[in-house]
Order: sequence, then structure tokens, then C-alpha cells
Amino acid sequence: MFKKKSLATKIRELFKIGNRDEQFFDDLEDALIEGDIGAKLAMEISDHLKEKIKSEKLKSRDEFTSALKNLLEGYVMVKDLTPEKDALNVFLVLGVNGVGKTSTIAKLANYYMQKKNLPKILLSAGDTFRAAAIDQLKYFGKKMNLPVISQPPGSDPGAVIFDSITSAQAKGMDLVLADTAGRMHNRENLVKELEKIDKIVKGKINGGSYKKILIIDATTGQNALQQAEIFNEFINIDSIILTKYDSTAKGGIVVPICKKLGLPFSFMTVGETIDDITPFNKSGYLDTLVGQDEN
Ligand SMILES: Nc1nc2c(ncn2[C@@H]2O[C@H](COP(=O)(O)OP(=O)(O)OP(=O)(O)O)[C@@H](O)[C@H]2O)c(=O)[nH]1
Ligand SMILES: [Mg+2]
Repeated sequence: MFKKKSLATKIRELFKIGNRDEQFFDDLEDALIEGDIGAKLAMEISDHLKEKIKSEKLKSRDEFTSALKNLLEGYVMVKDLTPEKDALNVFLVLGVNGVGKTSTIAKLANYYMQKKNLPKILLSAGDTFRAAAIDQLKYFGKKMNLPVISQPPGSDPGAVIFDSITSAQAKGMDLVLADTAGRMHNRENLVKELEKIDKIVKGKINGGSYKKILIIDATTGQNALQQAEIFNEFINIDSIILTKYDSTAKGGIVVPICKKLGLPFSFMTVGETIDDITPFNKSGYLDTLVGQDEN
């Protein structure tokens, strides 16, 4: 399934070589960096493991991957993202172009309907930038028999989201899943637009629960950390969903995002059908990352 060499594969190769010398730890550091852990954190982890190997006399790959997993467990954070019962929940879905925002909205709606018995979900076509984006959400709405609130392309996204919340409140809905445009995070006007939407939701939520969810594409690599940093700076992020985990051998980017920004992950998506979503399983994710599940 994986096209590139994963961190787990590299660790396995390193252990075939044998010596736990300086070169081993340099190679380990490189493997961690290539796995998207980030240079600074890779050095920290490699140093820590060097100590541990000495003090606890770790020998086998299994002992080593256990130690690495234990260490990473302290960094990775997970948060349940189940809508509150008997309240209106608004989830604003954010992220740069093409990361998987609109398709993740469909997957979340399907998941909450099937697994959490929350049938009253409304989709809000807050990406008014492209006609195709509105059509995409309408397509999912039709497929799942869910209402979609939209306005013509080019309309004010804040107005669409305002209307969506008004409608959801009137109909006693459980959840509004609001799409947003794949905005470039470095464009000042787009950040301003986000801040405006945020203000509108806060003013309108009236005791309900409002969450800002950032979508991070697992295939993006180190740039994803920068995306998370910028979005979180302008509009405080509550939780992250990792998409396209099926399309990469990496996925290590979760570690520095949690460590540096203190942001938790809630779900991961693993394919293109609406069933391809699963709550973020920290232990399972780390097992795959370090190769603990291959022993
Ligand atoms: N393989 C795979 N593809 C995915 C996954 N999630 C999304 N995609 C694909 O990624 C592409 C972009 O997904 P969208 O949901 O349209 O992304 P978006 O962020 O809404 O894109 P824009 O609206 O253009 O900014 C689509 O072809 C999706 O099918 C996933 O978990 N795995
Ligand atoms: Mg979209």
C-alpha cells in the first residue's frame, strides 16, 4: 500500500546493521526527520533513546520500538469530538486548498449518523468561492438525505453560515457542519474573512457548542506544521483531523503538531468513500509509525 519508505521500515533496516554507535543514532535522527517528526524533535528523541539504550541496556528492535513508542505517547494528544447532546453544535471546518475539507464533512456526517445516532445534521456551504464546492456539498447532502444551506457562488460566507445556524436552531438540529473555502493561509484578507465568520458564529451560537476543526493532509509533510501554526494563531483551533493517511508512508507530522502547538487530533481519514473515517487511535497510530505492530 505504501509507496515511500516508512519510519518503521527504516528502523527495521537500521536494526539489521547491528551496531548502536554514533552512526546508528545519526541514521535514526535522519529517519525521524524524513518521517516528518522535524529536525529539533528528532534530535531530542534520538538523544533520549541513546540514554535509554545505555541505562536500560535495550537490545532488540522490539525493546527499542517500545521505548520510542512510550516516548512519543507523551507528545501525541487525542480528543473525542462527539457533538453534545441536546444542544446545537457548530463545527467549522478549516484548512488550505484540497486537504479534504468537503469530503471530511460528508464522512463526519455519515459517522455521527451511523455510530452516534445523531440524525439531525445540516450541511452549510460556506465555501462560496467556487460553484463546484457548493455542488459537491449538495451532492453529499442528497446522498445522505441531509439539508444543505447554500447561496450562489460569490456570496458572503458569513451570511451562509448565519442562515445555516438560524435554520438549524429553528429545526432543532443536532449539528451544523460548515464548509469553508480552501483559503491560502498567508493572505491577509482571507484571514480577516475567517475572523469575521468566527465572530458571527460566536454571536449566534446562544449556549450551543462551537468547535473549529482544522484539516491536515498527511501527505503534506513539514508544511502542515506551518499551516496549523497560522490557523491556530488567527482562529483558535479546537481539534485536528488527519486526512489521506492511506496515501502516505509517513504521517509523523502529528507528533510535532501536538508537541509544539498543544493541539489534539480527533479523527483520521483513510480513503475516498464516506465510510473511510475513524476516531484517531493513538496507540494504533504509534504502533504503525514505529513498526511495533510488525513484530
Ligand atoms: N485517498 C484519499 N483521498 C482523500 C481523502 N480525503 C480526501 N481525499 C481526496 O482529496 C481530494 C480533495 O478533497 P476535498 O474534500 O474536495 O478537499 P477540500 O479541502 O474541500 O478542497 P478545496 O475545496 O478545493 O479546498 C478529493 O479527491 C478527495 O476524494 C483520504 O482520506 N484518502
Ligand atoms: Mg472543498
